Amino acid sequence: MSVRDRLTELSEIAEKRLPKPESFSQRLRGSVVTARIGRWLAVSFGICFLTGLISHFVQHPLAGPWRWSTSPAWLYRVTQGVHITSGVASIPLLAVKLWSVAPRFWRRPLFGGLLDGLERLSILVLIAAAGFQLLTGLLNVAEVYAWDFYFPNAHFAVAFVAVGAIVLHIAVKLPVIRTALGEPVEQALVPTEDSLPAKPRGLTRRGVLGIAAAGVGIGVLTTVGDKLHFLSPVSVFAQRRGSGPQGLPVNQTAAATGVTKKASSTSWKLVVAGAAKTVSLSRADLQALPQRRVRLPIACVEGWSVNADWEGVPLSALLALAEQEPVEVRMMSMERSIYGTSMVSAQLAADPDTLVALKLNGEELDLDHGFPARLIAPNRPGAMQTKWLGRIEVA
Ligand SMILES: Nc1nc2c(c(=O)[nH]1)N[C@H]1C(S)=C(S)[C@@H](COP(=O)(O)O)O[C@H]1N2
Ligand SMILES: [Mo]
Repeated sequence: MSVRDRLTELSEIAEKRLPKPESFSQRLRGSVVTARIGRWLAVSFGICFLTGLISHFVQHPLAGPWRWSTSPAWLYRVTQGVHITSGVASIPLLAVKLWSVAPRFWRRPLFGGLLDGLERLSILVLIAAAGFQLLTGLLNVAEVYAWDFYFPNAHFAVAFVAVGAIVLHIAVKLPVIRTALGEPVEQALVPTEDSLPAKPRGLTRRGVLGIAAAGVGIGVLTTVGDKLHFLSPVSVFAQRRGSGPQGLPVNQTAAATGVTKKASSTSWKLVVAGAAKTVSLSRADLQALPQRRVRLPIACVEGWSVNADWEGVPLSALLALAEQEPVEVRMMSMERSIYGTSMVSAQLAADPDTLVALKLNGEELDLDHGFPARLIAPNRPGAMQTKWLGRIEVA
């Protein structure tokens, strides 16, 4: 049998087995359900996109007057927690929405003219981009790096593809959406010839919406415990619920970054390079300076966050020792990974709560939390709270 005959045969089998496009109008699937799930999905995806933009621009500030505030200290913790949570919530919604329109995908003819073809292509782009965002986001939170590209850049760029395709999709479907949302969820029961009147059996459309809602609930409850700690008993999939040393999870250990030897060296000194003067301070020098204690969260971009008591020397005081006004500074770790350098804005450098921390929750900083000294500042991603500091310099 030739390849061509075989393909024809396969497609005939598929045509018999797969639900018919006409069955799109079957009891459970259809625009009444799709539009309602779509409305929820638009909300969760929209929130996810906006909070994602916030996270991006906090880490890559735009030139110009726009500034991310240094207070309240917990704000980034909330926006990023919402980002991850709304992303998780979108997964079951997208799954049910795809299910509700699935028979349309294998409709014949596959492309019915130019406009129809373009629309179907835009939906393909939408599914691919949204799927990519949710999958890579989820894997990143799970710390599975199964790709070669730099995740934040790809996640940022594809977000615009996804949102563009969603906006286009909503615009095209607006008449259908309007009609569908105006209709009641359950079909009016029409008496049929053999049964008077027909009774709904099994799953109802309301049941489908309920399943989607339950999926959201289960997804959120099983993952949110690393931000809402009282939920951690049910959050079996929460990342880093457990505590590391000193009651705080560890994202990268000293051993993993190869910084152990330098960080434990007794001859360690922190270099503070002002524009005109440079000072070197041992740990004893730092401890001899006036200490400040603040309660600030570590809020990882991956969504987990924990409040802790930090104690150390305000950055502005260290800059003053180098005869330096608070300006934008570069805080450099002794290890050279992507998290090894963190930029601190002039505004944040002037904030008294921006510390070079020496203690955590009342104890000397653990090696894995950045001993001998680490940066902790209000309202910023954990990734920018550089550990194992070696040098602070004017940017
Ligand atoms: N030098 C350095 N600092 C770092 C990191 C790192 O890998 N290297 N990880 C960052 C990330 S992603 C987070 S979330 C916080 C976590 O701090 P913790 O390990 O003390 O909880 O440290 C940040 N500081
Ligand atoms: Mo992080």
